[in-house]
Amino acid sequence: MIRPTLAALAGASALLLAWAGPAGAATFFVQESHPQALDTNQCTDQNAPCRTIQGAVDKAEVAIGNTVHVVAPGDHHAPVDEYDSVTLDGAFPVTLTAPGVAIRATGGATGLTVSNASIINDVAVASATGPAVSSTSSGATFTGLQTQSTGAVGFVGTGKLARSNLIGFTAGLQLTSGSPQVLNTIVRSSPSPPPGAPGIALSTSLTATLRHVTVIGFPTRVQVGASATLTAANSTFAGSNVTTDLALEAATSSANLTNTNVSPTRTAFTGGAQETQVTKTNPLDVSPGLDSLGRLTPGSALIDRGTAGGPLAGDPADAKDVDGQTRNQGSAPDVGADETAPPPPTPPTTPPTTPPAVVNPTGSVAGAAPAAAAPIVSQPIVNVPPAAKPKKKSKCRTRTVKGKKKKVCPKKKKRKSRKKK
Ligand SMILES: [Ca+2]
Ligand SMILES: [Ca+2]
Repeated sequence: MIRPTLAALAGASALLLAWAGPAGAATFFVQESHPQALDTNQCTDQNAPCRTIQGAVDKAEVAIGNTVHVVAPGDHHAPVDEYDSVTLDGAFPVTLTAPGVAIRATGGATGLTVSNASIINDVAVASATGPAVSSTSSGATFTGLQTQSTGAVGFVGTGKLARSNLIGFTAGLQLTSGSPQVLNTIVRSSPSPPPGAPGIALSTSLTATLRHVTVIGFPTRVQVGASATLTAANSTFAGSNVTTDLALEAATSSANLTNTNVSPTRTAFTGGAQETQVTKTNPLDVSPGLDSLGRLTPGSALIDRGTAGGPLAGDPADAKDVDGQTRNQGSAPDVGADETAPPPPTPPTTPPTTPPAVVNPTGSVAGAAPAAAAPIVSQPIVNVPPAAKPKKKSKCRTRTVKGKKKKVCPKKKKRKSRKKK
């Protein structure tokens, strides 16, 4: 009988781990701060990861369906692992997930460059003077992307963006080609945007579709170039009165807005553009009531003002808001990237009598407010009345002594003393 060696078993478990994805697909691990981290590792074992994201990406791109998972340091007090610029340009697209770490581009470099149909989830990218993200593939999808570009555009190119936060300087989001789609995303300016910088810029000859997009802070929120078509639903571009919500730059620019918050007085037409190039369904022109990060504040006029229909309705990426919360809450979806929970129902004027608290056998109290983080015990609570004690039969008897009734009881036996004599 051949016994498998420990090494063989370890190898088999590593293979199982590596091949846990779709058939034939492997996961490649990256952790810069791991003591065993080396790009010369195979990187399919989390205990022997790659040191750089690029090192793992280059290994993953040689076959179909591979994933690169960047592991954040376990100790949340430790500084965030930071990585150099990454390029996804291989023959096969990869899925890149990197929660809790950051890609930081130096100089004029681009932080994350994607030229294939890769899937990017939970990636934070910072850059100084180059774009944070550049995507040339309309098949690329970005979910949970965070960009901070202090001297350039946050995201430039095409693809599909969902649940993202984009901060840019010369633009938050610059859509350049194809048919890009943006859902549940906030675009806002870095603290001091230069005059004229648009939040979202549509370059020439493209059709972009936005659903649940919030743009705040830029002098111009959305700019539509020549031969570009903007389609937007449940979005808000409204800002202060000295700024521009929407700018059409040519006679060939157009905008189709559904339940979208744009003021006619803050819409600009240049280069021969006219009002007739903007079509509106259920137009909104309200103060958006947003906080500085683009979330709805209580009582915002955008709550429940969206439509369940319109462009990109039913898209799987529309099921969650920018924070990952359920999209459809209350009587209708909210306008913008954020969705708020409806207020709790008003209690009736005469409160119902509260039944007395009953302690169940597990020690939890029924009828009382549950303790925080207490495990929920699904056990029926039954009120069992205490069993009645059987009555002791009296040993006393009634006798008639000298014509009077008298109760006579047997004398109690004295306990024998255990004391030894
Ligand atoms: Ca709602
Ligand atoms: Ca929310």
